Amino acid sequence: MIIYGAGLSPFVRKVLAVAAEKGLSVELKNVGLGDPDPEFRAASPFGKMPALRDGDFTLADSSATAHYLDAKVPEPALIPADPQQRGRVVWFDEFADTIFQPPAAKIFFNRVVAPILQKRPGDEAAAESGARELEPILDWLNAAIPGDGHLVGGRFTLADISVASVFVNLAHAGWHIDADRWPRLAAYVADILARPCLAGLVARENGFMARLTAPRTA
Ligand SMILES: N[C@@H](CCC(=O)N[C@@H](CS)C(=O)NCC(=O)O)C(=O)O
Repeated sequence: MIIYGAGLSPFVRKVLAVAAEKGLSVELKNVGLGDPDPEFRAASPFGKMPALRDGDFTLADSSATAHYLDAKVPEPALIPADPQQRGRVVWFDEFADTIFQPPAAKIFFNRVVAPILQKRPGDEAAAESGARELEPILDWLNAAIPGDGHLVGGRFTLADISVASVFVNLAHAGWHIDADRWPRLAAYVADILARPCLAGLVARENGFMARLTAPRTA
């Protein structure tokens, strides 16, 4: 099974974590933003990462791919069968992708992608505006986390992976959760990121980021 994408994308990380949680072995085929690679384009008609190839079957979009993997390898289930829990998992996944990620992306793009990967100045005003936009979103999320350490049904689900994945990008950009303002959120995210399916990916990414930002020796 092949996943096309870059490991630093929150959407690619989501799918890799789902695969890891299910014990699936996947090959990450590195493609960049808007990559013209024909195999990638065949799997992702609009050029967005991640895309998946499983034999002859191709699929784009992280949520579609997470649902595909959860159906293909049912255990451990990451999308509950219970109607209310399933609805909540889909909601948190959607929340992560369409409400949380856009302001987080302003920070990540302007403090990591532009200056470090693309070697051009980031727009710091846009990053700061992203940080301001995050505040009410995280106020809501902090209050929405149940006391049992998981977003839905008292167990680890796609909801936890999708939401935690966006925090990894924020951390790469030097933005860290203010534990005084969002104590429940800080503890929750630390716990979820310690889960092996995410911890392994994050450790690899941290190594990559450290190499990218290490001072050059002549
Ligand atoms: N809803 C999509 C979003 C995918 C997405 O926007 N990926 C970004 C990278 S983080 C991308 O490929 N951007 C390139 C583009 O928009 O052309 C998903 O969940 O997979």
